[in-house]
Amino acid sequence: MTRYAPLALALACLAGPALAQEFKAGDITVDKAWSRATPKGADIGAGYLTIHNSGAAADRLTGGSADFAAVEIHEMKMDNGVMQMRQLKDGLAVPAHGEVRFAPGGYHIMFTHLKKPLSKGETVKATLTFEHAGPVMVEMPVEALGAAGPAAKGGDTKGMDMGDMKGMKM
Ligand SMILES: [Cu+2]
Repeated sequence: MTRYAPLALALACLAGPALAQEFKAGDITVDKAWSRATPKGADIGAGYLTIHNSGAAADRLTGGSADFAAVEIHEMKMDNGVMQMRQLKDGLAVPAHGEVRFAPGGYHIMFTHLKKPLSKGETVKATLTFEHAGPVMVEMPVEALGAAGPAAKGGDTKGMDMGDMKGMKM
């Protein structure tokens, strides 16, 4: 809804200018991208964003790459009362005139084999690959360890999320 708002309004509503950034290729627009600082020694991290498809045909996020880590597309979901994380090996469909939101507790970009810890305040770059739209380079500002959203105030899902990270088998 705020995508086309004047910049001043966007800045008032959102936490910072970085969040107003959009990354485009063809009919695909990626926005609200952010990542999260990783604890010392961790070799995995996560990125979140929203993908919009303005086209009349469905597209598919098939994978990605980054110079600081390997990139996988993951989903977290409740299965028999237990939070499970799995890799979406066939990628993720983005419906025509639709959007897909990545967020803690749901879809996420998983960074594996991290070459360095992700630190709050830096911005990491990853390229997402779409079946039709092609590659989209996305910049993700890194928020604090345990952040629940882009510069979120309150709403702490830290316990749940870090538990999931530890429980993940690579
Ligand atoms: Cu994951």
